[in-house]
Amino acid sequence: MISALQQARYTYIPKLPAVLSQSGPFVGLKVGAATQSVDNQDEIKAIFPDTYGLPTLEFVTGKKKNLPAVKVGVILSGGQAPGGHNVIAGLFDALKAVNADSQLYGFLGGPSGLIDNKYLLLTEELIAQYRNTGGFDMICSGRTKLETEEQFAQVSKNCQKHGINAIVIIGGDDSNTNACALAQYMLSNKTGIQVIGCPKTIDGDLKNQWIEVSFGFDTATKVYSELIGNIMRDANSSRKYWHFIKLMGRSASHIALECALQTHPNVCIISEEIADKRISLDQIVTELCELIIKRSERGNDFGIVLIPEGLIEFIPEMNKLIAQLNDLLSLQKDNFERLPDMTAKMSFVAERLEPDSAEVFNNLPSLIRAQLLDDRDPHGNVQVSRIETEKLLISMVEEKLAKSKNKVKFTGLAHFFGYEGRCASPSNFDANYCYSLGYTAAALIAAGKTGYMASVRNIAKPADEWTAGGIPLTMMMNMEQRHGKSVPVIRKALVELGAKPFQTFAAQRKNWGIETSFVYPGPIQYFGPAEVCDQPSITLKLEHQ
Ligand code: FBP
Repeated sequence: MISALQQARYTYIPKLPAVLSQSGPFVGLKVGAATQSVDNQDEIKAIFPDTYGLPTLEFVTGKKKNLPAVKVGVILSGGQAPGGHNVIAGLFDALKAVNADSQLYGFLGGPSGLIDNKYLLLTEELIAQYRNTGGFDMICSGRTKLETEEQFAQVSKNCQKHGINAIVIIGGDDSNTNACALAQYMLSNKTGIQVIGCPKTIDGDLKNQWIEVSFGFDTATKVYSELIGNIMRDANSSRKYWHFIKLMGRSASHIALECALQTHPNVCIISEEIADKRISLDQIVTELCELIIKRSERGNDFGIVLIPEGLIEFIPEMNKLIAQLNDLLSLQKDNFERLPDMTAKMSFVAERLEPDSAEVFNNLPSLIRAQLLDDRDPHGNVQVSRIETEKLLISMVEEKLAKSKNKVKFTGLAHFFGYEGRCASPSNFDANYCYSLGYTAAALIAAGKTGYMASVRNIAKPADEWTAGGIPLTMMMNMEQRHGKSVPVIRKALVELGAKPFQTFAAQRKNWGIETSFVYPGPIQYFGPAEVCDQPSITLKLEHQ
């Protein structure tokens, strides 16, 4: 059974940049200047000798040619993001336009499908069921890391078995870092297999001058803003709760910032500012209490606080504590795991931490101490995204207010919005952007390119003014420390405190704190006037002003 909305969305025809709608995938190429990586040029060049320094590419109107059929493999990698199906639909349509005999293999469950040769041959009938829908369920996703020579060799063998000429990796910064290594492997082993990346992640942290936004950010932030707006209206109606809302975004605070710009909460914590100004957990709690008291004096015992998921790692003393816990628990793994219960584990850790970190640890509510010790990732590290910062802040605020001479009514309610937005039906913006990215990836393949990410730009404007092209994956790279080793990675974009989106928020937040200036954005609209349905995120608009 299909919902009425989904049925109607099947008929939506995504918009393409004019150059692609006029030329299809038979575009001409404007070749830019040779490029450099964002940092550590010599090291990056040595690691990627064949893909380093490639020029940027921009498509210009071209003529239909007779091109041979191609076989392409595609994977969805990492966390879900609205619009993934449209990238595949755009890729499929463009490959069929190149040559009706072209084939698209969807490898299942992310990178592991490519390694284990688990796939579906994608047909028009199948794609038709997923056009303009959310989710990644057409071929599913996964987080297996595609990074070793053995894996690359296996991928190459599988592709050769099918006669696949090109692979499209739809993923975030890590997956595209791996796409770059795979492209280098395919070139140095002369396999003739091209590798193209597409920028995906709701977190919005895969962006730069050439990648103006990663897909999914627009829809996810619109869904969260709708939910925040609904809670705001409830808070403003009952006037008795402070809602502490944590928002997904593993590391950067782009999602929280965009939602703040859309809804005007009383507080929005930006992790990058906390790290930059070295603000302690106690200071954060003190400032929250001051605002709660001020609003209470005006009779407003309610409010909304937005918290980015990655906050905990940006608070200086928590960052230090987490680093020490990671070291300690990997060194003492066996002894720690033999301990009978959580109380024994907490004492074991507290006795071995440096004194200042031990004090921070001991002062945390026991729920949070247990979360710090409980779930570990495959490397044995603390799973910071599982820590319930929203509950931590509520309990610390309660404690501080109880000690304060100002007696205020405070009831905190905790929420976490993340999975609610990752598979939403893509907004018109994401439906168009994703389809265009898929189409662009096919045009890059038709042009014989490898080691590139599809780049669709000028996207704060209407779709027909967008441009399309490719950016070398090596251009976004630098060297970073990962698990004690210096490795090449695509640089993550954090919130820039000097840039327009943060500055716009910072100029208004004091007023939003004391007054009640809530905005209720309502649900995403798919049909109706462009000013309601086709608007990009506020962040994107401000970045392009
Ligand atoms: P990607 O970077 O792979 O797009 O994933 C982002 C994200 O949604 C984060 O915001 C969140 O912290 C994480 O995935 C959750 O991961 P999981 O899907 O494994 O629960």
